[in-house]
Amino acid sequence: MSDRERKNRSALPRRDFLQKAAAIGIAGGLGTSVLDALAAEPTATLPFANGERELVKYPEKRPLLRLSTRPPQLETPFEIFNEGIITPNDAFFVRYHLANIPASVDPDTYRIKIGGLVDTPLELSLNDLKTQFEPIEYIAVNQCSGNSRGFFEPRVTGGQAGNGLMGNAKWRGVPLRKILEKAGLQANAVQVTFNGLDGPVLPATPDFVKAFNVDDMMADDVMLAYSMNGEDLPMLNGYPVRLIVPGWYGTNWVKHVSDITVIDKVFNGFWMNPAYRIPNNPCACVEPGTAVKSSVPINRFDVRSFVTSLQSGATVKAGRETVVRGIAFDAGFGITDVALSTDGGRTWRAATLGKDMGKYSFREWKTSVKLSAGMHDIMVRAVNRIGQSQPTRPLWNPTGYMRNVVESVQVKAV
Ligand SMILES: Nc1nc2c(c(=O)[nH]1)N[C@H]1C(S)=C(S)[C@@H](COP(=O)(O)O)O[C@H]1N2
Ligand SMILES: [Mo]
Repeated sequence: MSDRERKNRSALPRRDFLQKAAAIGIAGGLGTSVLDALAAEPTATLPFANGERELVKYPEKRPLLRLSTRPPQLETPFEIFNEGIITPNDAFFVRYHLANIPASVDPDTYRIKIGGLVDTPLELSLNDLKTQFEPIEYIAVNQCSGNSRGFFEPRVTGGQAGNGLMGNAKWRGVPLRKILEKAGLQANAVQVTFNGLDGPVLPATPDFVKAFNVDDMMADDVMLAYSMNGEDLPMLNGYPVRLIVPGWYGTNWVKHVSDITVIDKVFNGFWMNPAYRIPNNPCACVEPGTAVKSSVPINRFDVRSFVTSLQSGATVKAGRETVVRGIAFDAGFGITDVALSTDGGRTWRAATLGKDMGKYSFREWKTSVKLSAGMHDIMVRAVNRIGQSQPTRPLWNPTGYMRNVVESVQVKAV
């Protein structure tokens, strides 16, 4: 069986979900009421083995697909991505590593400490961030390294996510560079580490600390964000302040930032090494089932694109133009082309790109296809400004990171 056949087969259980959705009257239209309706339905099924998920409501969130309880890991139902280019705060996915997460943070006493190899250690309050610095704002995709891990074949361990560990939001905050400049980096500064208010339950568990080379943290767009889509960050997305490293995988976007420390060497804490590393080669991949010889910390996104207006199992009218819509994104070079194929990748037709919402944002696209009666795969592929695209066969690594194969939805024309 080819990869593509295997994939189509694994996509079939999705119909169970669609049938359930139809039973409660939400299939087809996929309007804003989808999630309200799903709230009445306690489970959804992701299209791979053991893909059954409870839909659970957490504070400030609508019901989301629960991957784990302690710590909470919540996936956004994919239908949300067809409702608009911005992912609403209450639908935005949630990922934590440590079960000791803050339930509330006092904005008046909250401080971020900037220390280590700086001339002037700082302690900044939320109000300091909002009043002492000129804010910046942009729309950017946050995507977990393990988004889509459930589709890996052979299967790999880790959270078995569908395609919903991603979201697109407008972030507002302070350029990190301005803060580092205010503190004054010393000449021997090599890396900057970030810690948040969450912590391990057991002392033996390593705290979640991420580290970056100084140069990457002095880039214009890296920010400490205090606003998400015009509101305070939801607690579960890092209230009151999180790090945004646009174009980089979400693991680097430290939530509830409490300590920023400048150090004179490469930080080797557990969450930098051995965790969150990818094969040190251009495809970030190895032969399925084999070990990684040399690795680097996971950093920038690869190119991805998705059909959002149709899901596998959908039925369309034969012989008529069907509008197909979706999204594409990359690490911030910008999406330049999106194309669809309905003949297994032999021929491709260009889609029309929607409004450019900024180089780190989802980019909408739209086109139409006319299908003869029968089953069809609609494949979508994007290209970015520097010519990066998506492989037609899935790449593999043992941690299930960075999936970016050309996706397809299987539809039936009648
Ligand atoms: N403090 C803290 N920040 C964190 C994490 C964490 O466990 N603790 N998880 C990271 C990972 S792996 C991801 S994918 C993103 C998820 O962001 P979200 O929960 O706001 O969607 O947060 C990142 N920041
Ligand atoms: Mo993640």
